[in-house]
Amino acid sequence: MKRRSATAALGSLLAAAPALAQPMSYLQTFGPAAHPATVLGWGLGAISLFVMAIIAILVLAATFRPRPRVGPRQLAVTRDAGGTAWIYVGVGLTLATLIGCMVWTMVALAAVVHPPVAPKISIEVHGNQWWWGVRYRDDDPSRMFTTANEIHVPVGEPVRIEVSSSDVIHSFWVPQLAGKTDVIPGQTNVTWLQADRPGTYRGQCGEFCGAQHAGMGIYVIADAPAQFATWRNAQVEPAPPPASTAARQGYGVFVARCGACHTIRGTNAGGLIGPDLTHLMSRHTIAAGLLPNNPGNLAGWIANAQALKPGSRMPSIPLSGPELGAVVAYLTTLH
Ligand code: HEC
Ligand SMILES: [Cu+2]
Repeated sequence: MKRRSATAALGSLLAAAPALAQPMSYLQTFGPAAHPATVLGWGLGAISLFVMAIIAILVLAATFRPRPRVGPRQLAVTRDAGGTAWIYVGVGLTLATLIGCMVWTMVALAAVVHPPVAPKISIEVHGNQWWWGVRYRDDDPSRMFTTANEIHVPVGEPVRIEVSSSDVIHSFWVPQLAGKTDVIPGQTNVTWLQADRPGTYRGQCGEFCGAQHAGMGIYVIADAPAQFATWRNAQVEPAPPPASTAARQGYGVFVARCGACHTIRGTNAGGLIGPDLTHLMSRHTIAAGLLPNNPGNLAGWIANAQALKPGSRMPSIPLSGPELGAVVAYLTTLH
């Protein structure tokens, strides 16, 4: 039983070809910000195992090698001639291996610290207990926009990421694309990532930050360049005015009950406590990766945020059935 599950685990590890099979695995990576470190990790692991094996063999050989019998008036310990050569050779090989590993480590670190070309896209990622605010910079201020918990990037292009925090120390970590970067209040740290394959890469806060630390996920979605441009152009737009009667009612409820915490660009809701909801329906999940984004989960979240994500900075909001239905009807127009 045990052997079978171990084999299955190894099998799935080796078969981890599609990025999504192991969404949080750092053993297989997909871009130049991560790849040199992954190769280094595997390489140092292999070297360590090899050294372990050699030392084990030497210890066993020394323990069990045949020795001349000790006579009645002889010391039990005698010194063979020529043993010091083992020490010289051993220290020499060890030093060479350690220096080699150090040089390789420095080369790998130098390779991941800066992108190969200057990034054209610059994103601010803001850690909050327990969700991620995201702002896309642009030279043209009217093309800047804010979103949350989901970053789109064009495939094959380096993207500059500036991280900062509004409360405690978090850590920005998308293991298949880059190493961790600390997200520290009062300080802006800069990192970068690049996805060489289209796909969805899951990230996670990597530094314990309170009750919902584990509920602080983020997704990086790598799109073909044309698709990325379409997404970006859509995000820049404000939300359309509510069209149906239900959506108009929902909009009224939203501005009154939710607008102090949430922004929907193009409306009177301009709160900054929670995620920007202008294009809520373009996101795949809500509440930092907690739930798939669909009308049922939206209703459940609004009525019961504290049951679904205890401690979250969004209170459960008591609305009547029709009010809840109307708010969800309005939110689902925010594509
Ligand atoms: C006191 C501030 C506050 C109020 C009031 C509030 N929210 Fe929130 N809301 C938040 C915070 C903070 C989050 C992020 C929670 C998390 O992920 O930990 C959030 C998350 C959300 C999300 C998920 C967004 C995403 O992309 O993950 C939705 C949808 C939402 N709120 C809708 C509403 C609606 C609708 C109302 C009004 C009925 C409302 N909120 C009222 C603070 C608030
Ligand atoms: Cu965190």
